[in-house]
Amino acid sequence: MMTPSKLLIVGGFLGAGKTSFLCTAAQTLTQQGKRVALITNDQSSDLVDSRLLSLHNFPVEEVSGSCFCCNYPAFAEANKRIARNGGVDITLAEPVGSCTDLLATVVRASEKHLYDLLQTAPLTVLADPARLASILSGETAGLQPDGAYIYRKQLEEADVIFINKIDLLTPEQALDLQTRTAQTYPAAVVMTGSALTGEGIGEWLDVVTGQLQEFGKRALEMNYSAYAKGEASMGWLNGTVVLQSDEPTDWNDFARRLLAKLSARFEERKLTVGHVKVLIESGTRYVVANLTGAADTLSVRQGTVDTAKLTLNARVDIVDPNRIDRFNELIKETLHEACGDQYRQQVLSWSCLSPGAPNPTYRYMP
Ligand SMILES: Nc1nc2c(ncn2[C@@H]2O[C@H](COP(=O)(O)OP(=O)(O)OP(=O)(O)O)[C@@H](O)[C@H]2O)c(=O)[nH]1
Ligand SMILES: [Mg+2]
Repeated sequence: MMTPSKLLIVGGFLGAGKTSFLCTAAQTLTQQGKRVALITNDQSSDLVDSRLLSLHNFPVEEVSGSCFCCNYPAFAEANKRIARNGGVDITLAEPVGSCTDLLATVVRASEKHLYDLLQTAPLTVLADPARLASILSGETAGLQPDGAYIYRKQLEEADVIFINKIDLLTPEQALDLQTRTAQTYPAAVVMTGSALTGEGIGEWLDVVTGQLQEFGKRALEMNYSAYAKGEASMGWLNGTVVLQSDEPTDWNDFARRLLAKLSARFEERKLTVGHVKVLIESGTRYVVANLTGAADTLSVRQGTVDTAKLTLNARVDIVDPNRIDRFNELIKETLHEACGDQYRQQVLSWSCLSPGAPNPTYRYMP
């Protein structure tokens, strides 16, 4: 009999490293001879994550315009398309970073509605060490209280908490964080590692593809009004712009300057960055830059390109959803400033929103 394919859902807050982690996991699985597909998710289209994973030549399905939980049929359809395209051994799915209650709305829904297609694995939640440390100390990781509520709920429902980015910590710091996390969330298996170096990913795959005795059985109490407020406080912007210059350009430098300027403006206004990411691509070459907090989190990777398409995804805690227009203007102004007289811009798409209240298609309790 054919082994059913596995669905591995990896959640966690904005910027925790989900896409990087799934990319490394997909590479590891491919090297082991396994066939993989990925599903990305966002409230809006034009995703840096989907482009980035496609540039690595993995098959990618995108559920956009709504999260997995609020448009479960689109998530189910993505899984069915993967099966129709010949099937895979493992599907890796990345829900939106501000989503929680995934056990009830996606994992259990998949057990009920996709049981003939796949087996669900334990729910993994990735955590960034700096934000996790703040939350464990009873602080809010710079977020509004309702944003911190979402963060805590994500950890609370996790079968596996994977503390990512431990390449940024000493071994003592990593162990301390792991111990404190395990004390606060005793129901979870707590692991540590790094999407960047690959450390811990093989062990994680063994855990989630093996037989965990009991998982996904907890009933999470959810205050949907706090959850909605936490999501609504995020300014969400996705834009794609063609940039052209008559002079040779160092796009690494451009990406760095754009994000440094955005970071300075957000810090001036005391706005907490969830995750701001920019991908500039030309053919198969690209540069990607990310900001996952204050200016010192700015990172730029990969080579340079000449004429380019830029995709920008910004998720920033703007405190009050009524400030969304101002947030939109702030980003447009900063992009104009970074372009100066040197670059002509042609906007292909641009949308800015604060997420609506979560309204899952299904919500199953154990
Ligand atoms: N040092 C270090 N940085 C990492 C690691 N994993 C991810 N990052 C960085 O963290 C930033 C965010 O990574 P992503 O993989 O885009 O995070 P994400 O969770 O998918 O973000 P969203 O999709 O916006 O929720 C990027 O700058 C990554 O390079 C890691 O293990 N170590
Ligand atoms: Mg991502």
